[in-house]
Amino acid sequence: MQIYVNQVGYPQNARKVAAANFPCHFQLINALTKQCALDGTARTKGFDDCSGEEVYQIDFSDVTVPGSYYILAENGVQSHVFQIGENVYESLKTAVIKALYFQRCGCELTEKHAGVYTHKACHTTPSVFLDDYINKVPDPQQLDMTGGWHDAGDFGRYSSPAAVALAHLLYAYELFPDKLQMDLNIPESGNDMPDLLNECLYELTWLMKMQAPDGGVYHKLTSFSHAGFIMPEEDSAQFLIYPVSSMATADFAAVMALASRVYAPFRSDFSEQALTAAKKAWSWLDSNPYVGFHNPAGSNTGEYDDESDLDERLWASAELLRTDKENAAAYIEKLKEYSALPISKTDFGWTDVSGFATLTILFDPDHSAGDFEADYKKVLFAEADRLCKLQAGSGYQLAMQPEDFVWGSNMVVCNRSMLLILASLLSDSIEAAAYREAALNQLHYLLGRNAMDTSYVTGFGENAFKNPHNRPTYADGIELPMPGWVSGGPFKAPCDEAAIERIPAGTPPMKCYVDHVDSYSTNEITIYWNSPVAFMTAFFSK
Ligand code: 9MR
Ligand code: ZN
Repeated sequence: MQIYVNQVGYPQNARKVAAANFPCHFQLINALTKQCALDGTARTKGFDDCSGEEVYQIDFSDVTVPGSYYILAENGVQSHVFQIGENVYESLKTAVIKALYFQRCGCELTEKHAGVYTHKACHTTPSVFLDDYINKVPDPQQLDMTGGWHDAGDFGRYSSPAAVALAHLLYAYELFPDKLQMDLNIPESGNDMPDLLNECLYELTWLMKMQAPDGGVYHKLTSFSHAGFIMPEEDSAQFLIYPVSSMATADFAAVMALASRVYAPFRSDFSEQALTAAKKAWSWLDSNPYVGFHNPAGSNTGEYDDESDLDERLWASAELLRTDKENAAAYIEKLKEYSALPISKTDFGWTDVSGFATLTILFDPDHSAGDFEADYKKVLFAEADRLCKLQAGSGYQLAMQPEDFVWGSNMVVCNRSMLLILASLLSDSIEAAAYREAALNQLHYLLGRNAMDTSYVTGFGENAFKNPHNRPTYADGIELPMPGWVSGGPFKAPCDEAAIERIPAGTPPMKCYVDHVDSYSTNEITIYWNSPVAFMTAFFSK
């Protein structure tokens, strides 16, 4: 018997609900004074097909006094302690962004900025092209490709995932600049730019190197095979430049157009350079069809394969339309073409980036997309309403169905929160409040209101996960992982041995999770699983 809460906490004026898997009378207890602030009876929600549990909801919205609390059932079962407060996600917001600094490649992480999680500069040697490496070409061409963020628990750097993580962060900054002014204690802190933009510039500077002279963008930069569980500076494998893909090129075009806008007030040179690079990528797209990507035989680093590049092209056309006004006619024609396609317009992940097109179209102060806006608005609200319906039927107030628990399901959870946030921003007050609450429900799940009773962010919550599949976490000899990392989360068909061994067949999707360092399919970390949480917590911060 368990009571599941958002282990970080609930904003004082929001609706506040916990979930229990047994019927109960409950008391909300102030953790400091041990006094009862509210009592009541849990409401039956019935069977929840994502978790396989009968769920009961405990509503304590009436309590708005800031403090630490827990829920106590009459049979003695207690929840974890959580906060009620005005600005409960402030340190979480800083931590999920600071975590990206820990992924920096090619520079030393110093004690001043990294605390105990220091390491020497990694992956500083030049890279060579995959073909030259495979064909053992003597004296192959060497290129400086250093920098950027390690993608995940591995040391690879991949163009599309990088563009997607940057998009979450840069759009968050465009929408909520006042809420993203935190000092991250990084080497650039204290200069003339918000640290979020400093950190993103580290990644953008690397991503710029991934563009080939003809404008195409290399799919990825990794070694031929994944490194063992060693510190990054101990990885001496040759890093390889893999071929260009049209997905990488279109994602690059879009994110550079976005970056060109965001950095214009701070770094005019970089801003211009980014726009030029975006336009060059766009002309490559104009004269090249779909170019997919698959690993060559024997190579096992991330593939990030994608059967369609249409959503990426859609995003690029929408972004360039907004930024590169001089060539609007060309972009609008393409936008028209892609808009008519029967593809989703509401996703924010690395396979499907179509939601970014919707975002940039709907939040463009110049309304560059003209008549298209109405169509995109319709699609956005249809999806937002579908998600609200899913929550209404879910014991955990979670907009997820069993089939949505894919590899990295927490990204789906968070991307849906982003969509609900956009719907809230575009609505009048009553609807805005409903969408806002729905967006917050997704965060409650991530932070512990789930059938694993787990906060999926390291260091945040009494029962936060502790064993991310992350090479430095394993190799650094430090007991606790770096704070602020978001786990990929439950995967309905786990495919690593650590998970298969521990998760019995037939386990409901929401419980297909194991906090084990070897479980790469349920417990890895990635830059683009953190970045949506930055977007969400920025929106919810005071
Ligand atoms: O998220 C990706 C998942 O959909 C794929 O099935 C899986 C296997 O190719 O790869 C996942 O992405 C990983 C990438 O390949 C390498 N860096 C870490 C990513 C998250 O686990
Ligand atoms: Zn590195």
